[in-house]
Amino acid sequence: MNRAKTLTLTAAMVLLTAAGSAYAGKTLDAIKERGFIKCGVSDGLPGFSYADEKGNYNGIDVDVCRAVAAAVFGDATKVKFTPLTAKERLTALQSGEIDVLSRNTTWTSSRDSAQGLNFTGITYYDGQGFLVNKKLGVKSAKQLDGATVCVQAGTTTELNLSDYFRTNKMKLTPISYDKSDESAKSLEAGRCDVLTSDQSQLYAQRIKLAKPDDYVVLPEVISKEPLGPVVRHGDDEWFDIVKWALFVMVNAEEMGITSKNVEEMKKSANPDIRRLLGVEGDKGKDFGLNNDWMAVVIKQVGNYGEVFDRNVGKGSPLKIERGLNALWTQGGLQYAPPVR
Ligand SMILES: N[C@@H](CCC(=O)N[C@@H](CS)C(=O)NCC(=O)O)C(=O)O
Repeated sequence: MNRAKTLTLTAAMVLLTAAGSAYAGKTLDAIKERGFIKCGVSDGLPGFSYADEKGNYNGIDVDVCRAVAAAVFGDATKVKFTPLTAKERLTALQSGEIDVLSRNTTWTSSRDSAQGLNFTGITYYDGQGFLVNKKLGVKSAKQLDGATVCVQAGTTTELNLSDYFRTNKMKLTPISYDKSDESAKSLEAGRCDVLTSDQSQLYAQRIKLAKPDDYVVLPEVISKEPLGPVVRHGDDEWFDIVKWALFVMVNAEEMGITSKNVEEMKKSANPDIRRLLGVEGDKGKDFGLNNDWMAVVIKQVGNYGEVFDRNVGKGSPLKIERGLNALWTQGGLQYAPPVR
């Protein structure tokens, strides 16, 4: 039996047992015994999850898993990354091959219900866009009637693409690929006129092209793509930990706590800061973790702003603006519930 079929079968079995809570509370125990977290990431998307020549992974999605490892083990390096295609990713999580999926995955109603999964938060507010060869002379997505469009299989992108063309009464010829590198090569070779994916990824894919300046991202954003980490149904304790690893980073940015000043901040008189850093209260016990786990996440991985900037923002080659991903206090949508 091939890997995909085995995964589908195991996933179906897990979904059945998850309904009976066979997994409740067990994920953390299994992880502690194993000594590392198994994190599913993308196949290679600069800024989100990308392995260098030495096999070291970098990116926002990667850092989310490092934060969870820092929370659980006090050591952000205790994580093993599994690159997954869009088609493989949900099955890999459902079957238990990975503990958490952090792979530019859009939070949708079906994934969050019938697929047996729980989204733990939103690491990046995205939306779908189009990348076209400038020589096509197209200025708007509404001019794409009759276009051949490269798209990744097993994604919301595929579904939105056909909805958009149908709504605008345009003829579409999609070509779907399993890997983003294949769609990018196809665009360069002129097999498709347009490449569509989440906007952030269009910028990431464009810098991988031989002549990035020959291509332009069209202004239309045709969907909402809230990307976030995902866990299986049936283990609330693990769900809470993954959820709060991200919330801690967002709260830290709001409070001005960074990887550099975290030790200094422990002396702060502000009770919110003291609670978050584990100087007061017992927020460790609440999660079955060490009392300083939130401080360790910030020290080893950084606050949300630091993670954003170094991977996709001003400190990275992508130079993506914070936009919707700015904190709510700065006009954006990033907002975390309070630690209390
Ligand atoms: N956010 C969308 C699309 C996710 C997706 O897989 N996009 C492709 C297009 S760039 C990708 O990330 N590919 C990365 C890869 O192949 O490694 C979803 O959840 O379905």
